[in-house]
Amino acid sequence: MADDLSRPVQARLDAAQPRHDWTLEEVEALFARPFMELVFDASTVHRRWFDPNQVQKSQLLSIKTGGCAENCGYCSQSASFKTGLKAEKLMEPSAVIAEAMAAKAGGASRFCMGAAWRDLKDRDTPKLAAMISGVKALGLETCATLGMLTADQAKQLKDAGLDYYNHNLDTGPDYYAEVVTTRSYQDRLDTLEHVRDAGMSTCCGGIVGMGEARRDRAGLLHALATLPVHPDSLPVNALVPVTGTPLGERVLKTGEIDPIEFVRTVAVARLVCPKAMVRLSAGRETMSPELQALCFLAGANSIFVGGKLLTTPNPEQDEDARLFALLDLQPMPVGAPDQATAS
Ligand code: SAM
Ligand code: DTB
Ligand code: SF4
Repeated sequence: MADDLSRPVQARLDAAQPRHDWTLEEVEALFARPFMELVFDASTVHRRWFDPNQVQKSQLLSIKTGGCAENCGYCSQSASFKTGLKAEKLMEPSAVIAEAMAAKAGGASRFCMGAAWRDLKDRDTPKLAAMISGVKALGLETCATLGMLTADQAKQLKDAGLDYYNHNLDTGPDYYAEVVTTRSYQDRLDTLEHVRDAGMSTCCGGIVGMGEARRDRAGLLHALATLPVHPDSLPVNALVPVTGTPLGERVLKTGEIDPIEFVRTVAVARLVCPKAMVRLSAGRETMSPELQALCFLAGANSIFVGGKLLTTPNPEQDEDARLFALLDLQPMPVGAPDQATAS
């Protein structure tokens, strides 16, 4: 029998309208719903705003690798942990643009440039502007994740042609101190404000499976759903356990998050931020096609493609081609998500 939150179709569609007044208790109640009801509602809301057969392909490139001053407890790139990763300096714009061309040829419609920085330094801005404008000129959507930004830096990146800026809250506010101590939740919220004020779209989500409780996952989604503007793109990462990092080591001992709980997180993300691109991000390498299909049914509509994320493995192109064929999925064309922005 359906639970007491069951209601007629029109009420479900009304629920698809974005809300910014979610309470933490309401978000927790969504997590606690019978799984079939939760996924059905998330799927209904997904269809209100998106074609359920379209999934966006985005490709990542680490433009500056390792040696990072932050101590994010999951990260292969923090200088605080011995992960065996070789640090590399900022790439030249021509090399980045060549990688973006290859990504486009492989079917990606968005290209995301990631740097292992605590914050952007003004001396690097001209190189970044050249990369961004070069990638944009290829007809790709542009995204970057470069750490904290000032208001001025955000404007400069926007002027160079940057469409999206990725800056994650990572987890709920109560678990945050278990994850990173070198920057605060408020620091992250400030950067997001600068990004919005500069007129860029925000890409903001977090990681699940770091040993947090369901209440922390609800806390993350509550924080995202009560932002002044919902994230335009909401990455849900499953922790990729990296040897040598405190959180990776812990999870290697205790085991990964329950896959059904992961799907619940995707579904709740779709329900509380109905117009966001919900990105099935890190962690796909170890997910079965069936689990990924459930995530798409629950409202995920974007993935990272190519055999590498920033520093860790991701399914190869041919594996994702099989997944798309198996599930009759079509790649989302450039610009398609724009109809869903402005929440
Ligand atoms: N340094 C910038 C920053 O942290 O804002 C940008 C790069 S950082 C690698 C981008 C995001 O990747 C992080 O915020 C985190 O959510 C995610 N991430 C990093 N390592 C991860 C891992 N091992 N598993 C899952 N997600 C991860
Ligand atoms: C995000 O939320 N996930 C992506 C993107 N934003 C930059 C990064 C995932 C990184 C996974 C670990 C690695 O490859 O280093
Ligand atoms: Fe640095 Fe970003 Fe990794 Fe944190 S997540 S250590 S800020 S690269």
